[in-house]
Amino acid sequence: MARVFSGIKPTGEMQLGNYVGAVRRWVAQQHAPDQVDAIYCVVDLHAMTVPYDPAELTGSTRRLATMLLAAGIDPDVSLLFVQSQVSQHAELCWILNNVATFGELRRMTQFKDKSVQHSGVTPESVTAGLFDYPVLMAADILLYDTEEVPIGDDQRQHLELSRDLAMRFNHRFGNTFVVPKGTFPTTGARIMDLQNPTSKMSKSADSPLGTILLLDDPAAITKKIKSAVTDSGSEVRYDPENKPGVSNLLEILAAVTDQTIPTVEAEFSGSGYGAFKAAVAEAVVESLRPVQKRYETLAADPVEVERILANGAQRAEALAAVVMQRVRRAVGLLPRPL
Ligand code: AQP
Repeated sequence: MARVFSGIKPTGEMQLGNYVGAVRRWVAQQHAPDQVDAIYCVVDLHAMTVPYDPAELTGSTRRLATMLLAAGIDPDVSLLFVQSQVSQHAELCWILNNVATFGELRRMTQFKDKSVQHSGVTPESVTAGLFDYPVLMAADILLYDTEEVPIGDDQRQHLELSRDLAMRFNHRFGNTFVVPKGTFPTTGARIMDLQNPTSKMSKSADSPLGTILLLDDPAAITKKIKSAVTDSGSEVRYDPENKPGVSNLLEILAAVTDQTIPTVEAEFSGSGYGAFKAAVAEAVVESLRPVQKRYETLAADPVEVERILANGAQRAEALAAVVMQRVRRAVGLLPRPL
C-alpha cells in the first residue's frame, strides 16, 4: 500500500478550494480499490507563520479537525492528527534547514505572495517562520516515508522543494528518505476567488464574498455564486485566459458533480449566466449539505474529537520516531536515549 501524507493549515475555516482540491480526494482514496496507507494532518505550526491570534488558532485547529472528520476522513482507516502534538516535525525541520539553501527558499512564490498579503507586514518584518515554511512542509512529508502527496496545484512548487531536499540529503548523508511524488486532481486543482478569478480561493483572503466556506449556509453560498464576477459576453464557455470567472464556475461545477469540464460546458452551452449560476449554486449547496450535517453532530461531541486526535498523535509519533533515529544516525547526532 502506498504511504500517502497531506496536510491542511488552520488559518481559518475550510474553504471550497481546500475541499475539492485536496480533502475530497483524501476521503475518496480511503475506499479506493488500490487502498492507500494515509496520514492526514492539521498543520498548526504552519499557521503560526503569519500574524495570528492564539485563541483563534486553538479554535480553528479543533474546528478544522472536526471538519475533516465531517468531510469523511475515517480515523479507523486513515491516521488523523495535529502537527504540533508530534514534536519530530519541528526537529526534522531544523535538520533540513541545514540542507535547504537561502537561494532556493527565496524563490518560493508563496513566500513572496504571503509576505505582502498581510496588513502590517513589511519585507523587513516578515518572520523567519514564513520564509522557512516549505522546509517544515518537507519535514512533514519526509517524516513518514511518504510516497504520494495529494495536494492542489498551488502547492506544486513546495512539493518540488521537498523532493529536492530528500534527494540532496540522500546524496550527502546516504539513502535515508523516500523521495515523494505529488498527485494533483484533474478538475478542481486550482479553484479561484469568486470576486477575483485570477487569484486562488483562500481561507485567509480579504474577500468574504469571493470565498465559499464549507459551513456557509445555502443562502450565503447562493449569494456568493450569484454575485461571482463573470466576464463580458454571455456565453458559458471554458476559456480560463479570456473568461476566468465563467471557467472557474465550470471548474467548480465539474468538481462537485464529479463530471468533466467538457460535459458541464456542453450542458450549459446555450444558457445565460443567470441560469448557469443558479445551477452551480444548487450543486455546491447539495454537495456540502451532508458534510454540514455531520459537522453539527461531531461538533456537539468535542471529547470524542480530542480522543481521535490523541490516538492519531500517538500512532504518528511511533512512526516518526523510527525515521528520526535513521536521520539522527545519518547526520551524526547521538541516538535519542530510550
Ligand atoms: N483554491 C484552491 N484550489 C484547489 N486546492 C486548494 N488548496 C488550497 N486552496 C486551493 C489545497 O488545499 C490543501 C490545504 O491547503 P492549506 O490550508 O495547507 O494551505 P493553502 O494552500 O495556503 O490554503 P489556503 O486556503 O489558501 O490557506 P491560506 O489562506 O491560509 O493560505 C492543499 O493541498 C492546497 O493545495
